Amino acid sequence: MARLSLVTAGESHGPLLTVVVTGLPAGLAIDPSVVDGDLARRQHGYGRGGRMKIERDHARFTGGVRGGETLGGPVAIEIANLDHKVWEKVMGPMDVDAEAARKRQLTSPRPGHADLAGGLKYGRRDLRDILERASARESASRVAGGALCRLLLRAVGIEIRSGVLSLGGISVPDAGARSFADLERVDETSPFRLVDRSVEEAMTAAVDAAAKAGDTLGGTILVGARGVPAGLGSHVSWDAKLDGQIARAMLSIPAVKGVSLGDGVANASRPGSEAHDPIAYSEARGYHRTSNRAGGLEGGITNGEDLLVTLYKKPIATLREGLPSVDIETREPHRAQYERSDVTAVPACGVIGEAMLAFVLADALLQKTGGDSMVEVRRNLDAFVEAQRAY
Ligand code: EPS
Repeated sequence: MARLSLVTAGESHGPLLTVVVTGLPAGLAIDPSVVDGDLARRQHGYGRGGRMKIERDHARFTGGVRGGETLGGPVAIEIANLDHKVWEKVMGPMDVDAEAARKRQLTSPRPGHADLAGGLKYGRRDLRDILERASARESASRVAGGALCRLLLRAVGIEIRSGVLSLGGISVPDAGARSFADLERVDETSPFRLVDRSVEEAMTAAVDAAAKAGDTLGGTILVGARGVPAGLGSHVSWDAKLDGQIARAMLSIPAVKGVSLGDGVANASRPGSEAHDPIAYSEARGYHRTSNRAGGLEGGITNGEDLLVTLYKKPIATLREGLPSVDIETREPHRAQYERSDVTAVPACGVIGEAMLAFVLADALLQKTGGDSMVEVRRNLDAFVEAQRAY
């Protein structure tokens, strides 16, 4: 049974975004600069659109925290949408100006976005009603909620990082064989958050060319965790398997369409003799592996090695010229409507991936340790790790 929940609310151009995280223990120290730092990292990256120049994402705590410590109840955060000022007449929660809303009405859905499928499902004639919630703006609230989980994990020695492996078909050298150490080398202030900056120039040129052509670019990102104890997740039932939970969380990120755990994708074309990780034992390290092709997960359980997850993100579906579509008012062919967007959000996707991994890992950790307070969480985790040493 899940211990944590993370619920977000809010539209891209509505008044604000909200995130509520339930199940966090009492006594977790909240460093607001970590939360705002992650929000800023999500806004960063070469190839972002005009919206990122407008917003200054900041987490305003409105529940569950007192004097910088969690109290054990739901933690609520709001993030203002500064752009709402110019959208008030279109996106007012109670009052909308009919003429202003008509001007921003979306009737030619974008192939690759939720517009048409969402319109058919929810019966909305203005596809803006779908776009506003499907927008990747929502990921800001997840990043804020994920940052709370990052703080919990950090308090017990678990670190999460990410870095870009490829963008627009340009890959860092040797993108297949990567480790957590590569993620530690990522310069957070660099334009692409690459694990190897040698391809930065070529990538900049690719993004500039795509921007000029009105096109968009996808890519691949490595997300990892270090310090994860063995024994999180479980093999006993399909929905307790942590690999499945991680994949689900990652595939919920806008435009992420593939996930590889460790060498998961590469292993499909290797013989078994070259796909697994030999088991070794030493006094200093206990049971450990001499390679990490499994990416830290076996049978749905963490094995104590670094967690490594690769995300495959498709290009953003909003193109300047609009892909072939149909106007739902006339049912005639019509190019998809353009809505301000990014050329690429691959560097930001890694930050969202970190948030999702933090949430899944924090949940698995708390399921293992239980505990209403951080004191209990630490005590129970220490006892669990101690028992493994004696095993
Ligand atoms: C985004 C906010 C959005 C888009 C983008 C990412 O804001 P706006 O629509 O006002 O420009 O820039 O959204 C998408 C790429 C998407 O596909 O929805 C954000 O906060 O990350």
